[in-house]
Amino acid sequence: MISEPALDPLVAIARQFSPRAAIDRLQPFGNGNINDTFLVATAAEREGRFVLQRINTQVFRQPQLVMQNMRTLTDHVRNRLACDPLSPGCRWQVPKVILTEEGQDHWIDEQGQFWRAIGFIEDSKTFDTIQDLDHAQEMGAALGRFHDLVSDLPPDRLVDTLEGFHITPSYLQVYDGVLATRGSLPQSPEANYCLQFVGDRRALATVLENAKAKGKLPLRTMHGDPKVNNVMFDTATRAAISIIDLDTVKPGLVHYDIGDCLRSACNLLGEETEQWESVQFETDLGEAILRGYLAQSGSFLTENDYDYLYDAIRLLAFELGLRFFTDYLAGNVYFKVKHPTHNLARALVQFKLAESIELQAPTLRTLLQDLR
Ligand code: GN1
Ligand code: MG
Repeated sequence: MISEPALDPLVAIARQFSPRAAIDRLQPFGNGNINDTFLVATAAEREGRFVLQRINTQVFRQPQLVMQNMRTLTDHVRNRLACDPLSPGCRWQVPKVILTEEGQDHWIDEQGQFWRAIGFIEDSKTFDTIQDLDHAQEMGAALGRFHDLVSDLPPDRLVDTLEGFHITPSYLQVYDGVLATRGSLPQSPEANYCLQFVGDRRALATVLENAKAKGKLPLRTMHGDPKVNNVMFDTATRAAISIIDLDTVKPGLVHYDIGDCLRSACNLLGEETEQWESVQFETDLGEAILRGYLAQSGSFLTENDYDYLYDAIRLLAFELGLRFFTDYLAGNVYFKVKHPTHNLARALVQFKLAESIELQAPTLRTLLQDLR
């Protein structure tokens, strides 16, 4: 398990990103599974708030390249919006990388820890679960807008900073490797359910990668982590105004993003629930998200893309369940956990969600046909 840094020494680190304004307050922020995140308020009042993060370098082995990607992407979107502004009154905020006094986009402390700061987007908030259909539609519109804004950023301008990330067959390989190196299999009914679940669906893992290999789905710039609480909403208008957490932007398939957004937003109990047996995929929310998305994605989505939407939705719940279950089997080495069976509980939630998606397959397929 990863230890949380104490708050006091953090003030000195925060100062690197705010050399002129004193640090007023610093508090843990959000509930990320990989990095450590803090919200910092400075004496420069509202403009002075920023998000300070310690990048988990066990996961992101080349954090400098994560920052390079973030700057490539945010520069692109800012230029695009300057040349081709959104309609008047439409608010869209691009996360701002804050530099140190020396002009660096990160700071490495004496322990070798990698820190960076991003401007906090004021007058906005995130939600851990969807509130209503309008919220769902806005969520989809935000992802569609994000994909549209980066649709002219050639994916090879971005570095793949996390090998195998959102390549489902590679997660299956890691899973097989972990099973092979374990002396024995876990014995609980829950673990057995997971083993069986994965075993029954091995063929599913390659669905998107095969389509990519056959040239049916093109490599594009993807977000990598468009889950429900990575979309920010304007507090007053309730419109979606930003997608944050740009650590995982990379060349990939937009289908992984669409599937990830739906698997995360259409589960009203949330991915941390203990009541895994009650988890369901809410198809009406899915419909609203897709309507919002498709209204923004007309310029780049092809017929082939539509053909793989159902598979993507089903796959991403399976994929995340597989990732959590593998980490449980490996001894919780990747995702932060609060207790030893935390990743097993998370895996069960995702597998139940995948099961619920499968049970609603005919409805979902009809819906996707109607949305074309
Ligand atoms: C991780 O750390 P966080 O919460 O932003 C993970 C995502 C998962 C997500 C599930 C780099 O994201 O892929 O979907 O947990 N990020 C990485 O909550 O593995
Ligand atoms: Mg993330």
